[in-house]
Amino acid sequence: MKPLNIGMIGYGFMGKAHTNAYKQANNFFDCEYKPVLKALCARNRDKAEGFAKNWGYESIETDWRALLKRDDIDAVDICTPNNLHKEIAIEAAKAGKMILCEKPLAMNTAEGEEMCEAVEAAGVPNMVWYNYRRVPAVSLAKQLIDEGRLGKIFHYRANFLQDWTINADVPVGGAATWRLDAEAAGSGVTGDLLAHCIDTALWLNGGIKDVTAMTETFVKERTHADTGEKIPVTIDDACSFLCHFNNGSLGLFESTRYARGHKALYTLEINGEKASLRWDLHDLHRLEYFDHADDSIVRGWRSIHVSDGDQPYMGNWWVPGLQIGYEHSFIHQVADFLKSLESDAPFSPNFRDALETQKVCDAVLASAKQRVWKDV
Ligand code: SOE
Repeated sequence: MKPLNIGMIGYGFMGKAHTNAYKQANNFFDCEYKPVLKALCARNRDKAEGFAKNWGYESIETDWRALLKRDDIDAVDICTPNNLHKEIAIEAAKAGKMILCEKPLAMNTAEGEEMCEAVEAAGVPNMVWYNYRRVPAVSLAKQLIDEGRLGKIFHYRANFLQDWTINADVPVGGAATWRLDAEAAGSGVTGDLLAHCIDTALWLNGGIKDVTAMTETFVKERTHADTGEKIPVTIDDACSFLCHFNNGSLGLFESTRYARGHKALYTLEINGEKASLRWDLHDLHRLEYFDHADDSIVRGWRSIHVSDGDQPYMGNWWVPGLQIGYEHSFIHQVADFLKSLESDAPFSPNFRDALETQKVCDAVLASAKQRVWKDV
């Protein structure tokens, strides 16, 4: 096996999801490369040491520039708030490191363009952690669409609903709530949640031509976690948009952190001429499928429990009937990335793919601001 030395920057919830994937990928997938947890980088030494010890990183750094200078690091995983993605990625590319970047790619399209140019000039393998493509039921949806089972697609509908910011006392900024700080996150639900829906949609249903959107910020002022100051909230708390896909289908997307009762409800539904599909993250191993070609007396929505070895990824796991979960989507992403290195094939989603999502996000935010349809 060839070692792939990982240097991860950041240690939050995504740091755990990625590290878990590095540790498990080779146990279940046959890959020539094997990730080695070489270094964990975080500004706070105690936090870095604690995370490194708990998860098995061999060393720590407190300055990402020092990490990039190390010859024993092959790949850099950027798990920082979004405002640091660009600088780290460009410097990592210059240092010849492979890059695995947390989503969204960047704060905006202009930054994303620069990042794409940097990785392409350096010729370094790169990927963005849009993990939901690799939930087996979602991968199966892709297979069914590509096999033509849905026929012409008319409608694509997706929601990503949460409720964790309803309380006006939730602060802005700091390690836990940087997602509410426009300076660190770039945008609110658009970049954090809708970006997932958009990535999956572009993958399943092709490009988006134009959008019309509305956003809302329900809590206008919050306390800053570090300074204690009251500051205006400038991120979008909720965002909904309509769009035309290039294939002629219509899209309807909604995301909010104010849907009481919903913690992370990502749902999608696709309606085609011959069949429809729907999927729900809270029941992630199931794909619902309606096939109009079924005999009318038994025609109806089937609930496919995606656990059979013939279904995407499942042959690498347990036996039919036994399901897997959220963390496995990251394991699949690592395994596919390792295989792409082996075969020298491009990995998707890479920076270029994620730039397409970024362009849609930017068009959505511009449309909401200007109250007009925007071309992507
Ligand atoms: C936000 O709560 C969040 O953790 C996102 O940042 C993730 O990308 C999403 O998968 C789940 O929700």
